[in-house]
Amino acid sequence: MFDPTEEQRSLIDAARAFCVDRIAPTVEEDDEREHFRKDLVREMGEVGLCGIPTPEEWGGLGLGYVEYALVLEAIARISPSYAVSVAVTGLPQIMLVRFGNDAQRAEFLPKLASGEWLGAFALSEVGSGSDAASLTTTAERDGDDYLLSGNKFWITHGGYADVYVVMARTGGPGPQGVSAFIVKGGAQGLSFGKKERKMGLRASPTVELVLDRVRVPSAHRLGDEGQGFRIAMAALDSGRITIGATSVGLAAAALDTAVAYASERRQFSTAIIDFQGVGFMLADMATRVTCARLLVHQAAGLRDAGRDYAHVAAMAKVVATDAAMDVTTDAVQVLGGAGYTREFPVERAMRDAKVMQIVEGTNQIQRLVIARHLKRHGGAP
Ligand code: COS
Repeated sequence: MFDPTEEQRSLIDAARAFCVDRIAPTVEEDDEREHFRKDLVREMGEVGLCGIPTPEEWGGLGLGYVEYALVLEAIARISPSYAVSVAVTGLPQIMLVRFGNDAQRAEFLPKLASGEWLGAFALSEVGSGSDAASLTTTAERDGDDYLLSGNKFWITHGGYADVYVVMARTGGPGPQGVSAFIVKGGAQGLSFGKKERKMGLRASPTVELVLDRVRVPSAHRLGDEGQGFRIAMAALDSGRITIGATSVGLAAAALDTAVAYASERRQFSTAIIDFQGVGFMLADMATRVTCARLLVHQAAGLRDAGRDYAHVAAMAKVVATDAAMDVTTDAVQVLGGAGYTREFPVERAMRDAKVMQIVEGTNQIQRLVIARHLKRHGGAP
């Protein structure tokens, strides 16, 4: 059973209060206009929401992934776009905490954790999505620097971020030839291409990154040469928990709307929740949200305990994102014609849910991760 402690509850309340006050008023307009407000992330940082698992000595709250998941769920109930912003600005932090040196941590972590700087993660390319190890962006040695050239696609915060962790090739083909670099937003040679026009998550900017001989000092290489692929994969293991938590939040919000509507809406002189066809649908939706939340917390708890968690994070990502897609689709169905209009938030939730099955590794890739774990370690205990 998961029962939040008092400290966890006050964190949830703080996140919710911030979102209700600062994000909710423009959530529809921003979806409509595909508008991102970087200032809101800075404000979230000011109230401690951008560096929850980052150690206190580096400017974070030093809490666990369970707390991180709770906060992301609370934010996603109002805006999955801004939950993703917190998760994505968290990715460079995860990488710096685990693989950075103290000079890099001191330079970047306090500003990222406080929301003063926005972070981003650049792995995917137009020809390298699920097959991440096939990336072709190059990092060529030039004295004590590297020159990075290539194009990165589908980059959340592209054009807005102050810090990008970019995976580029320093060696031969395959995962062993990949290294990770910290690139500052204003670096010469860094520019931004097409901004994607998306089905959902429309307040979250997704942009092409163009690197044209961007000079990066070797002091800003994260880890050793050739370690970049493993660094990226480790970051994604954690990121999958955050996408799971975001999906739980957006599903829970759609469920709330559907329950409220079905309790109010009367047909044939009866509240429609009292028809089993609708009531059972809502029961299944609630069950799926609860299962998803428990699995997200299981993955987060294993991570916090220092245990092997990557395969459970992959399971949580699959279960939570599939639940979000199904629950939001059913929420639209429960609301009927009203659900299909922009008068209610469920159509937006349904559009936002779809991308969760794709980002941070498609749900097919998650199954690959789980199957490989099973092959190595046998069945689940
Ligand atoms: N943590 C640490 N190291 C890992 C790892 C992880 N989770 N997963 C793999 N590695 C290591 C492996 O141990 C291996 O290292 P060694 O050769 O030293 O043993 C190396 O990385 C290569 O691993 P593997 O052979 O499994 O690589 P593949 O090319 O088969 O790729 C998948 C594995 C498909 C799982 C990976 O490419 C992937 O996750 N793809 C999806 C990418 C993604 O999520 N993109 C979303 C971007 S953000 S929206």
